[in-house]
Amino acid sequence: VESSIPEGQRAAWRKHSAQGFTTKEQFEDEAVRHIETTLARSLFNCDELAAYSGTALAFRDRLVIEWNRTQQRQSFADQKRVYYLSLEFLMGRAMDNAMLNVGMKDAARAGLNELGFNMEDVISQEHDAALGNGGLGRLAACFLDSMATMNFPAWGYGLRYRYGIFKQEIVDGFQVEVPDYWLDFNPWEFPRHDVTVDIQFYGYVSRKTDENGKSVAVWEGGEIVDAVAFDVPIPGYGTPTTNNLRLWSSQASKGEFDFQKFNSGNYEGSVADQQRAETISAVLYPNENFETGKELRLKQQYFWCAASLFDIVRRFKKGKKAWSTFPENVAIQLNDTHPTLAIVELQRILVDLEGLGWDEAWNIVINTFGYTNHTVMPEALEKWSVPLMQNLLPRHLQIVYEVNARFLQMVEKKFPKDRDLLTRVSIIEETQPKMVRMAHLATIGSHKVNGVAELHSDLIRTTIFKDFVTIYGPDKFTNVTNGITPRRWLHQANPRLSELIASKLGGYDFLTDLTKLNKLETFLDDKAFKKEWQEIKYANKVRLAQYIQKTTGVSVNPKALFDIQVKRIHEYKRQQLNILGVIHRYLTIKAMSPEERKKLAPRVSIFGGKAAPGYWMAKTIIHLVCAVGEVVNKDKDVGDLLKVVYVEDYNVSKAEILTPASDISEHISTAGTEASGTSNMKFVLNGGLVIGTCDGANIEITREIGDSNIFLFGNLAEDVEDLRHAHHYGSFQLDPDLAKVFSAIKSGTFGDAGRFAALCDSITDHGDYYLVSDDFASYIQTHGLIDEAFKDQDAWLEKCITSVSRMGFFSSDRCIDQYAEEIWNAEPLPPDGGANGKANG
Ligand code: GL9
Repeated sequence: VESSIPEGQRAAWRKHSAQGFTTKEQFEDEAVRHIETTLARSLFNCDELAAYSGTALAFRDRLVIEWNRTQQRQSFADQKRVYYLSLEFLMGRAMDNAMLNVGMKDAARAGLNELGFNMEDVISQEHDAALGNGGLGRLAACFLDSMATMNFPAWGYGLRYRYGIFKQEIVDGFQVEVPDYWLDFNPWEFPRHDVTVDIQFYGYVSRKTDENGKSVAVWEGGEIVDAVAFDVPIPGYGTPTTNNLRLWSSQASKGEFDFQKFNSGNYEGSVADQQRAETISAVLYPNENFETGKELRLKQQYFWCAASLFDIVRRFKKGKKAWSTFPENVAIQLNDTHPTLAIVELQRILVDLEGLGWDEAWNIVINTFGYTNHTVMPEALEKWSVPLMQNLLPRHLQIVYEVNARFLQMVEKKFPKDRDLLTRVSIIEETQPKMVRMAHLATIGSHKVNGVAELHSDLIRTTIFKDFVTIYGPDKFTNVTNGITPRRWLHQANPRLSELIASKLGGYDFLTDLTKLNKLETFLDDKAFKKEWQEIKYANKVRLAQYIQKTTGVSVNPKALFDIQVKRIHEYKRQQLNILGVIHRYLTIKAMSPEERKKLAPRVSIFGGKAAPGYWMAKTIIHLVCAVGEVVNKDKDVGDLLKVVYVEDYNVSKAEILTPASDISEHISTAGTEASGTSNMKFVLNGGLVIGTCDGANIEITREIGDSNIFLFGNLAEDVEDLRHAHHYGSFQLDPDLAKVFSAIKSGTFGDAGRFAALCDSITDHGDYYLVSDDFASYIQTHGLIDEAFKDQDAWLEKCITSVSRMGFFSSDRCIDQYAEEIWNAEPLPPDGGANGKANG
């Protein structure tokens, strides 16, 4: 129920309405007030965590004011809204971002100093919001930042996991998972206990006749769980626009908990029900590019889709417009197939609850949804067993069957007598048990399907969706190459580089139009500029070296070449190729004469990333890296020439330290497996070079920055299938250098060889699916080229600066422009008068 203050009292409200601080003095007032009152701490009894809390609350007040205004403005404007449905939002820390976007960071720094605190230490008190696994979740976070910055009326919808991705500890060289309870103090979310939705599960479907004599499906029985909204403000940069991320939390339905069991004396049963309900949003599934088909996961998906759809439809209905205009008012983007049930849910709402005819409803559905595919790897493609869905969502399964029947009828008409085609494209896979293919359902229920880099979009058109291209024509399929937000990944992660660039380009406009970086190329002869650039990179490496020293005890020379591979651990990403290459380097150094050693650039090989808890081979790779580090780092004979480091618990805030400190980063997936990759973009934007395969966005990065500025190696995607075939049917020839590496491992150089047997065997005996041996020689040779190139520091620097200047294309702002234009047909809603002016700092 909304209640509005009468005109006569509004002046008083205006007079007392919150303003938020605008000076250093006011910042201190607000921060200290929050520490004293909101946190109830006595004065002078303030640690860094309290200082963080006070600062966060002061900035939060400012955010909230703009957030409320933005929401009001978006409600009044009769304009299409965009909804980004993602099961993952890998947000990282919020405060630094809020300070940057509100534009008062310098005032806060000075204020904190006066109060006796250091800004960086205070910032690092914040717990990462780690509601995602990797690239897919971080992409969603970058998109939220871009949509707010570009003034799109856009909301994110996700789940409020009580536990995000686990914390990784490395114990005796093995990964150990520790739960990530991140909600003990989270000032960035606002519970909306008034915004709850009843979500139904299980039960049965019957048919009833409505007042017009029409037969309607009625879904009854089963159980109800409440979805409670938690809202997170998403501030844009350089604009007051502050969008909303709505995360749903599961709770036992009030009716069920309070009355039925409780009142009948079954207190324990009632508590058990409550816990079961809360389980739905309790934990993020820690798999990357891998689906397990667990019922709880399907429950999460429906819970979140149904709550979001209810919310979206409720908002639309307030406008009292005809249903046929729904797609002109609402665009919903599906981040992978995880939210595909939203398609079915909208059809159910329109047909069962709103009484629309099937075809009219289905038209609305198709025109509302867009689907982004993020992988072609078979083990990642979602399939749900029909019996499971039948039990949990009986009405939805009926709708899926109806959608499928009509779709197959259409196909049959267009391509008569092609039974194989029907079998291939059917939503239902005729296995035992039958399976619902979510990618097919998402494709059929959307008006556009996009891949995330050119090669990937070509691959989906020619492999997993080939038949759908035949059926629908090519226009339904498009590409939007991924991007990253330059606010977090340049300005926030690398403030000194951002400042240097701004000093040359005459301001920070490049942060909202990244193509402006191209003017940097005109400063390639500017000695002072280049010197400062180099000093900044060095300072970033010193900072990382200190972090490594502090956290691992390994001391690394910041003058060495820093070679970084940080991402989820997965065989397709080939951290095994990297560490086997490191062993090869170690063996080579051991065999070198002192003269040869003098010529070699010292290296630090840095690894980081989490393995899915059940992914045994990935854990073995981590263990090998740690075991190699144990031996190499203690080898006095090798000294600074080679160090191997495993950075524990890689996450967004650690990426902000690592990314600016690289000389070379590794993006070395088997060609055709990494849909895009986005950290490749982050590293190049921060003045690091890349060693990579012709895969994902590496290809477009190469096109933009020039092939002399990147180190490409390895077989091409088009040859992978033949090579795999040859492994099985030809004679498998292990690369001779790799054979030497394996003998070192097998002789126990890195401890008990038995621990690494399966890893070696997957290459030598089990078909080398990821082509480690095929690419090994090329990989080693290319690292040799890197060693050579690094010796000419001036030429190296020129490559880095040239690359940065050509990275404009990879801003997530460009992605959002493309989505808005080609998929959503949505326009920005600039704040009053289009005023975009806010100070940076
Ligand atoms: C991924 C791809 O593997 C990446 O190559 C891609 O950059 C991102 C974003 O489009 O999507 N697909 C995918 O399933 N994950 C990706 O990172 N995995 C998760 O993060 C869960």
